[in-house]
Amino acid sequence: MKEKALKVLRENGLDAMLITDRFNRRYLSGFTGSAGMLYVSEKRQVVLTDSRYEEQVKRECCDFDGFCVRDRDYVVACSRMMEEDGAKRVGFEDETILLKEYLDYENRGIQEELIGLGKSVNVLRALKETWEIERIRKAEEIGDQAFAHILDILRPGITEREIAIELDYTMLRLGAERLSFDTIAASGLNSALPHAQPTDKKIESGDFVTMDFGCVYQGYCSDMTRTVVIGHASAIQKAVYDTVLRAQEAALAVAGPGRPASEADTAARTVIADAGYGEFFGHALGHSLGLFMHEEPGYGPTCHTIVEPTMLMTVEPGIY
Ligand SMILES: [Mn+2]
Repeated sequence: MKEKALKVLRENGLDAMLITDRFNRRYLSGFTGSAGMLYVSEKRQVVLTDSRYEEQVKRECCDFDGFCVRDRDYVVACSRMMEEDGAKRVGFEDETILLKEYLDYENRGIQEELIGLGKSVNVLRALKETWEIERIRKAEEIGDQAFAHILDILRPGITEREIAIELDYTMLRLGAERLSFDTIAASGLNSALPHAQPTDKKIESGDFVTMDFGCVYQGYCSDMTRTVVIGHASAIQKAVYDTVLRAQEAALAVAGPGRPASEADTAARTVIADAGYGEFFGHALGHSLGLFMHEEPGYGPTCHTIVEPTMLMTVEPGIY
């Protein structure tokens, strides 16, 4: 997506730009390696990486040139290109660059003006291409299948760790390349922790079991949270569960293009507050996802981004 890189370059009035965020690097160039960065100017678009990825860059990046930095000194390599390009205004990713690298550029005594790009590239990632949506759909399908499998084996006596391992194994077996994040499986009192770590606690009859999990398919993440009760649900469990369900439905009813992201959050939050559980819904309604599991825009009370078609948002209210 060289054109998108050049668009950011032009919109910010830059002579060159340095992309160091690993997801932005992959998004713009297609390079999936674990190390490297992009140098972008009108004259050249380059993936800089080390010898481990010299061949891979050629295979993956058709509209970027590959450049192998033998001593891994990216600052020296980039400074040389800036000099050759006569670049004066240089954009860099102020949210991901290392302080050491920034100081190295400064200390080289070069005259370039370093300009923070903020979320200029991340904002492009918010609007998904059809092929990106298909990958996320597949990642979600794998999660769905793993959840269906877990329902078959959930019973008193199985431990939280065993549930998490089974979810992980099932997603990987079904074609996931890795997990989006560490799987959460929490039961009974542990399910009060939104980001609980699975323990050796055995599931008991009457427990709430909350599972939060997702996987990566061809680079793209899924994320889902599901809560079930083992055996019969008590009146309070039903009340809490139904409130969360109604909150989710209320959010989905107003979720859609042309509205500020905060509206859906407010819709869900109102349902939960009216039911008397307001203080137990501490996090945002949701978030976007893609190459990374938390992307722009967020779906929270202070997210005023207008939602656009092809943005993907999770809708996951909770009472903890
Ligand atoms: Mn989430």
